[in-house]
Amino acid sequence: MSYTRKIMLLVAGSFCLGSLFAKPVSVELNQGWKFKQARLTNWYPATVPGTVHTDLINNKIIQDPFFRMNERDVQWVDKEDWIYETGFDISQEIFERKNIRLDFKGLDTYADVYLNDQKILEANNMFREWKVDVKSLLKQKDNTLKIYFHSPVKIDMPKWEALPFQYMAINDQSENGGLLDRKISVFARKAGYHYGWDWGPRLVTSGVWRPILLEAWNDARIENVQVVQENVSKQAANIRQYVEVLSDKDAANVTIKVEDGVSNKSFATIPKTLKKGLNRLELDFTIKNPKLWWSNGLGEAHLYDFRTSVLEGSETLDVEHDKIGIRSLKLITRKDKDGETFHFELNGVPVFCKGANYIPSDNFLPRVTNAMYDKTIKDAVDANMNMLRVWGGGIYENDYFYELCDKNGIMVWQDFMFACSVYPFEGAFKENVRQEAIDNVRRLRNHPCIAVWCGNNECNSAWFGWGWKQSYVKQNPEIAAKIEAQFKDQYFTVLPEIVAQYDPGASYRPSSPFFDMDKVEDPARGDNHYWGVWHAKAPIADYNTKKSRFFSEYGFQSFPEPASVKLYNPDHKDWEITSDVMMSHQRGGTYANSLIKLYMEKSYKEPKDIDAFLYMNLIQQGDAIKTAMEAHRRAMPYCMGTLFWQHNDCWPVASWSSRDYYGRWKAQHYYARTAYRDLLVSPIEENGNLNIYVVSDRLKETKARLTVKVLNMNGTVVCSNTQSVQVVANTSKNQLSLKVADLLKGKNRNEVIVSVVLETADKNRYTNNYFLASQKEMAYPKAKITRSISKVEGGYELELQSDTFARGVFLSLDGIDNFFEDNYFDLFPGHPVNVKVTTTLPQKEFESQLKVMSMADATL
Ligand code: BMA
Repeated sequence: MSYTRKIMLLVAGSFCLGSLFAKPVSVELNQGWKFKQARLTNWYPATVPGTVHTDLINNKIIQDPFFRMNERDVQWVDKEDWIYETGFDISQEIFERKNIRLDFKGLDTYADVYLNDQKILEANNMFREWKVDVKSLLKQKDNTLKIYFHSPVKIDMPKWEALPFQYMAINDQSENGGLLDRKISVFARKAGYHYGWDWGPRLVTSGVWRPILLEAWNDARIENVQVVQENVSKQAANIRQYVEVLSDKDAANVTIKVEDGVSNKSFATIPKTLKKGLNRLELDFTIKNPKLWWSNGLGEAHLYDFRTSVLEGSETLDVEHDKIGIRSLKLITRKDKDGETFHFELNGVPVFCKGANYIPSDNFLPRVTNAMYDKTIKDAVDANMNMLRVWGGGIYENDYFYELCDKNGIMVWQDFMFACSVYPFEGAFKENVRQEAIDNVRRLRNHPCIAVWCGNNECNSAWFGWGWKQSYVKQNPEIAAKIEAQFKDQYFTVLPEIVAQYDPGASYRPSSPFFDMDKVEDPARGDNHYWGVWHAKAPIADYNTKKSRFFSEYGFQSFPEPASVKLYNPDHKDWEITSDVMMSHQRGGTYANSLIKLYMEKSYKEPKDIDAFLYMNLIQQGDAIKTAMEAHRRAMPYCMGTLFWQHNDCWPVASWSSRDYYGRWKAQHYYARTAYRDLLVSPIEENGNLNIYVVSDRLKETKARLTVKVLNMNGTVVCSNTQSVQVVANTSKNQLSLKVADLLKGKNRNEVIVSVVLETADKNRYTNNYFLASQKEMAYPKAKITRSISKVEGGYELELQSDTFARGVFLSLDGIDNFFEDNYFDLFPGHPVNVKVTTTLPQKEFESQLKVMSMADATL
């Protein structure tokens, strides 16, 4: 099939107005694309931005690699070269502009670009942006833009072969790609997870993954606006703003104006002169009584609209809008009696960080729509998070991601894109990384959400803590010394210098976890990735005692729920977790499966079948991470952050995520929502006492009533204790200590549930249930849960009642287009619970599909 189409570039708006005429215009080249395998002849329609894989799927050349074991059949794709091409005409108005360039926002990865058969670019880094002046090559009609994508395998294999040693990359699944042990991912400046991870498939993409813009202007344009907040207080914000203007000529009569785009109030109007070329103009001004930007939970994430204009005489040459949150946000590492603090200080307030680690939302990045980003961030906000860590094996995210974080008060821990590997940091590779870091720091530095830049994920631990250094030294001390020197140069010299130069005042960490070079982790300093529970098989209860100043990772695995498994593995006979299909969607392998089983056998009753196993696994994961989240919050202010691993998945898989690939909340996400509320009431048994901690992230003191009840399975109260408490702002305190033996009143531990309720003077209710025996020992009777359903806007309201205590009530529907306002919750007899269900199902179908079960139903 041959496929050609041409596009005509038009510019929205009117061109007859004199002042508008001069303003730069920008048009996206996203039409008329076709693609082909370089060595074959047939062209097919292509979507740009997109990837080769998704274009092959759309043209039915390959099948969805996320379905069953299809991933295996598409490993040939990354060994081929691919050509993308489009044709376009240009409107006269654009054609006559004095300056025209192409701006490639993201090319994945080794791409030679030709305009009208002239090579204009050789790109080699998916994280960089490439701008090419094309004025002299453009015609008004019949332009051809061709991009030749070299196979990343073919480009990088010779680099691997040329070396007498290997750069280690533990998550690179080279065998799955048919490359034997040749882990070539370290040579490509391309998302690490494309080569496989312990939660991800190996799908090494190519393609135009971000938009290509054709930009045209006359005389001058704003290239960049940088807003540096030098001093911020309630009274005043001292702003230093740099405006980079690209000018065709020297010009004397120029004014730079900065205004509040909402109130039109002027911040600064400053006369300047322009020289031909790139001008970096500095403006200093003060905003009095600024409305500050706060993180989720502490206040409004207020954003100013900074409107920056460049005028020549009375003519506006260019205008840029930037959403700016006025805040001071610093990572404070200061010696204290225990070691060294590690907390983020926002507008002078130490903020306990509650959140998760974020990975890319798909292996095929361009198909992540803005609506999906909306949901990703909304789900973080709805779970009361205030921080996400953009992890180093993925990507520097799209602008839209950070705009959402800005708007919603989600602070971002931003890794540079290096993870669990050592890299050939020298020569052209080093220069390439330098440019990548500059591009991304410049792109993201105005976002108020950026809380810290971090050199990498776990590369410091790998080298100094996991025995990598020793194993290299054993092979060849010179090579070990060379890699270590490259490592230090990268994370201790080059990257921090770029942060200091391009985002002055921002915090930088060389690695996560980290407290000191040459060292492994220290509970009294720096951040920790705590994997004692899970990877090292430590008991879940160790979450309660393990100390750290900031937990930037910890996690526990689960499979997705049955309704999700159905979507990638519809044949029920393939549901056993040892089946080939399930194993291909479990990248931790048999070891990960054995850990799920080991922990389950220890603490939960045996599930009666595979569906029950999947349910129990979700509860188990939720319970484990709830234990950790609460422990970390109780330990404040010693500990000032908890980010579980991980917020999302990039395909349907067994993983540590709290939301599956389809966006469905697992038990863990529901439990996080409670554990991350502004107040936490957290009971824990310590030395024969039941201690009830109340943790507050509020900035004001709270008066409340704390009730502790011990109940039978049938709901009768064994004993009850109520008292008033003063909850001091931003603290954790053991508010009440009761002897467990007294609470039991002669009952067995497995016959009762502890229910704690904190009611605040402002009429909020915080609840938590606690068990004095393991879930395996608990004597849950079979619960009869009755439901009544009423139609409400957007779905139904369910009222659920149980005749006895029901642990972990699980509601499910098929498909993905539904949401349960609450799920995996406990139900007490005599206390009906209402749950709103968002769904488009007609009532009859809803009633017949809806499944309701609790833990007692999962066992024989
Ligand atoms: C952490 C992460 C990832 C990994 C996860 C689970 O260390 O940084 O590399 O996926 O553990 O093993």
